[in-house]
Amino acid sequence: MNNITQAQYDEFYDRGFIIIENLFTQQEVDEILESAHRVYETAQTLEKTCMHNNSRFVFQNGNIQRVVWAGAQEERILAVGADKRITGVVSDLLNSKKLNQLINQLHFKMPGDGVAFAYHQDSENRGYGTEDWTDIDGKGSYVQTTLVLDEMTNENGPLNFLPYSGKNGHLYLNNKAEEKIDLSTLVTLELKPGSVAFFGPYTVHGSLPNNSDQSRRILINGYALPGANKKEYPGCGLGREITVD
Ligand SMILES: O=C(O)CCC(=O)C(=O)O
Repeated sequence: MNNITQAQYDEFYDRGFIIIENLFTQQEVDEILESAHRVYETAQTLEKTCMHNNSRFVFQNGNIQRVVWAGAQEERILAVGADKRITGVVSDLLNSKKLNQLINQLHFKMPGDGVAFAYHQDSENRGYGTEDWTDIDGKGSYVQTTLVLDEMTNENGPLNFLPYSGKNGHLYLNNKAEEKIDLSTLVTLELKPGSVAFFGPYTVHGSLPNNSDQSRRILINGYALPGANKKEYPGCGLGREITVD
């Protein structure tokens, strides 16, 4: 392991997530935000969920919620997904020099837009329990990463994680997390721009609407162990191969 300590590795598989602050500089984040803004402007020209120039623009109640494979719009957004500061950590967590990138996604949460993400495990979206997915390493075989672009505060719809929720594997929550599990120990991520959260596919997480006057934008990149995924994703098909030197 070259990019994280044994303690960080253990924390990832125990608590379900690790956070590395200041992984990107404010100047880099500002440049990524310029690209994100252009993607947002494109979204304003579209009315409903659709494919557009090889990205999938997803709307929630008339507002843009996420842009799937956003890097198809902006080279810089795609480049972040191959940045060694992210992929090196993921490589250590998955014990693999080869990664299969499935997700390169911008999440927009603008003041008052009502956009929210119900509590879920990413394993649901990957197709765990179906023939779309093989959990090769028995530990999830997947790492999701979130680069914070705007400061994430208690007020602007931050991500909330349920610590240790990943320890029981896939829970089949199906949008009923509130009924099926105890969410009383949720942890709110209050993070500065440039910080990155790394979390496992079984870690329960979600976020509430942004009721502040500050935007909350994040860039998500997600990586599987090669061979785990058999599902086609918008923009990248079976995924992009990344080799970490
Ligand atoms: O943008 C959010 O708050 C939700 C992010 C999320 O669900 C994910 O990264 O899987």
